[in-house]
Amino acid sequence: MLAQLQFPAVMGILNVTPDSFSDGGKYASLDLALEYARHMIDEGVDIIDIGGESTRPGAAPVTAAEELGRVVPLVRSLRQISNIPLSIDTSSPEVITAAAEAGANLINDVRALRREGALEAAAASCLPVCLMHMQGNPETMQMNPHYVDLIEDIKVFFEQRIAACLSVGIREEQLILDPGFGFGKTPEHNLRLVNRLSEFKILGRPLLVGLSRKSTIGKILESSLREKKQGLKQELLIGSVAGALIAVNNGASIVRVHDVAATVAALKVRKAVETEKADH
Ligand code: 7PJ
Repeated sequence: MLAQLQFPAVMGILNVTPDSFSDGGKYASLDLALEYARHMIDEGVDIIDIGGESTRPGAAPVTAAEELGRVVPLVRSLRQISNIPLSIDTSSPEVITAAAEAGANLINDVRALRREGALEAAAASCLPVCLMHMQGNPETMQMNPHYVDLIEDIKVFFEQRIAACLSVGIREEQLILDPGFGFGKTPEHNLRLVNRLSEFKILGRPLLVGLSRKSTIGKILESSLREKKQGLKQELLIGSVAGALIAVNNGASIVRVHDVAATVAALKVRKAVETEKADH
């Protein structure tokens, strides 16, 4: 799947949790989720990321059974209407195995396959894996994020997780790395990660970045939102698209976003400018 993808690629978020980050769980039922997936395909999405566990700060854990019930029927149904690459945002070995059987194309794990049995399930699935960095766990990660050296600490984490993957037979070519914006990071940490993203390229793998509608973007825009009394959603969309564009310019291969059409448009403009550079 990875070899077929054109970079930069847009990963559209499809949350199927009752309390998801930004869509209020609107797509909790199968039909609505399918309709929304079709909508993202029309907008030009490259990968759809299906999530059945909320990892928002402080979110309550879900059982594998709940997650399976949310994710697997959707993968199966989507597979019948489209061959769009499907990514599964999960840490659960049971979900990895069942989603792979149902036709998923990528495992996206915010815990980087650290849950018991996850490495083995991912290896058995033969699917590519996105390894995301998170300090702590979703219940406590925003309490007091601390690093000796932010970039170096995350690099060491990636090296350890890559080694763990290789030890169970997952090939390096199957891996994607994600610094995990907002997962055990202050707003300053998040901004530094955007600036220094290209330093992770030394690890030789494509980088995935998810800034979309995260609280750091909201915090940057807070004062202007108050002054103008404008709709939060529109400003967050524009801020998120700007973030995605900067991330791509700084080395991201895949951007994980809520607002597919706007991100696709921004990346088209970027591509036109880049093409002119290559032509002359
Ligand atoms: C991310 C994710 C991210 C990857 C979430 C949200 C929170 N997976 N899943 N990277 N964030 N790979 O969408 O705000 O940043 S859930």
